[in-house]
Amino acid sequence: MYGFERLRFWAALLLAVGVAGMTFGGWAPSKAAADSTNLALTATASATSVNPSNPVSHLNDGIVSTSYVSADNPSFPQYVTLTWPSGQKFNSVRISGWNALGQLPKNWDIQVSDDGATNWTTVASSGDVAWSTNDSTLESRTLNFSPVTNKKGVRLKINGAYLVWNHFAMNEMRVLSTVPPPNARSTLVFNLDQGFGNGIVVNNDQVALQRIIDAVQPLQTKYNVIFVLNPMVQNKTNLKAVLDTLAANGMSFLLEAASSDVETLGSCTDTFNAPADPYHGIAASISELTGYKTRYGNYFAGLRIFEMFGQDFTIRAVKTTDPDWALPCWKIPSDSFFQINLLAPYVAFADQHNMFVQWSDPDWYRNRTWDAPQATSEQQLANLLNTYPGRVIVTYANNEIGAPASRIYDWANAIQGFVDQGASGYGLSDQSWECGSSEVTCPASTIIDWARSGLSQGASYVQFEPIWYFFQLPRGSFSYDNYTTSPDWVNRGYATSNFTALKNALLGP
Ligand SMILES: [Ca+2]
Repeated sequence: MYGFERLRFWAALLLAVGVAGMTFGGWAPSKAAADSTNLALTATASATSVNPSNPVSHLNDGIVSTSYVSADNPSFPQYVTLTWPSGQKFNSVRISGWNALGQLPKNWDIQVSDDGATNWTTVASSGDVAWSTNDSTLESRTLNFSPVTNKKGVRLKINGAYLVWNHFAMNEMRVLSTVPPPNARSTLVFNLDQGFGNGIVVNNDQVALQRIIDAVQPLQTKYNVIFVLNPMVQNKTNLKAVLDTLAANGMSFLLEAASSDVETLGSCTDTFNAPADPYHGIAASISELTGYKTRYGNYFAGLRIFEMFGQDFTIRAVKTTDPDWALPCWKIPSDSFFQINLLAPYVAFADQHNMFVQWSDPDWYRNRTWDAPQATSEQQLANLLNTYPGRVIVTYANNEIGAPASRIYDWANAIQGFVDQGASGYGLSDQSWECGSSEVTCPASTIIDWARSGLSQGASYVQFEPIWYFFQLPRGSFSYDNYTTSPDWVNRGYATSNFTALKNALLGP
């Protein structure tokens, strides 16, 4: 299957170039929250097919338990329309309901109209939706599109529906403006060190570190800038030296709590890394993180939980159909790699210390509906978000090699729904890993396009990696290497042309 082929390719790539995977970044506590006001609540609803005992007003009453139901045996298309007396601005329409495989629409278009009556224009289409359940589970689907303004009407053109009981139904339809206000300050995150054997941390490369800090400073005129690091390095003295320099320069940082990189980079027994639990991707213990919080205060701004879904899929494949996917030294757990109960304490830690958690992954059920365990894992994430509302930002990692080009416009749909579950926002991990041929030669224009995609689709932050794409540093290595003594690296840490292009694009008009 496609996903298996993709992961096989990843594994081959990683072995070929000697790097450890795909990692991704964060968000700042001061982020501007997206405006998620549900405009549907002030609209008037109408429909071309109605069961009078379940009126269309139930569609936008804000009450999940009330539903709109069509008449029996409807022909298609049918239309469900919301109108306002004055023009509205929005960029997102979400429908939700239960018994999804029994009665939710299967295929619909979002259409908008200036006057709410004529000249309807299609702005988004669902394609055929494969819902997951036919029970009391509430499922939802969001369609995002470029913001429209001064529209007095929006409607669903329903092209088909699941008609197990001869009618279709929906519990809620929401119309949202998720575009941040023009003065919102987004956060940019640079992944400083994922735990490589030739990384800045293991070599305590203060020269490159200071040059990188100096290079990102201009971005702070318009953005919050944060670094992310993996704390699983054995030499904690070096780690603290790097964190001390960041704090001394007024730079905030995230530390990786759990990551696929822990499995990939931290599993050999004779290496420079010492994860807390490589079998489950845990980078550092809560007590270790508590020590950093005491030492660095607000500079230690948050935690990252990265690619646990993607790695869980890979581990499941290794255990079943594809044992050859395992990289050398991987610690394959006898139980599940992904366990929400192992990750929940880190969200609790962040909650206790008023920090944020970035939860990032390339693998989302929207794009892999054939993977049932993924749906279960995402439900567990949703429950965790409900337990700690406003604490976690969910991010999409665009390191899915071979993903369709349309993903650049569609990615937010895979994760935006988590905001309803309690996520504080959503964001993008902008990665040159997505260029399957080489992350080094990935065109800067590709990375810039993705960054703009993120910022224009309401991402409160965008994170960038790998570090050597943007700054003069050796490509990540599984083996220890002190490049700092090599004459080849006297210019280490200075910006590459990729960084300059990105900086100019982000600071431009
Ligand atoms: Ca309702």
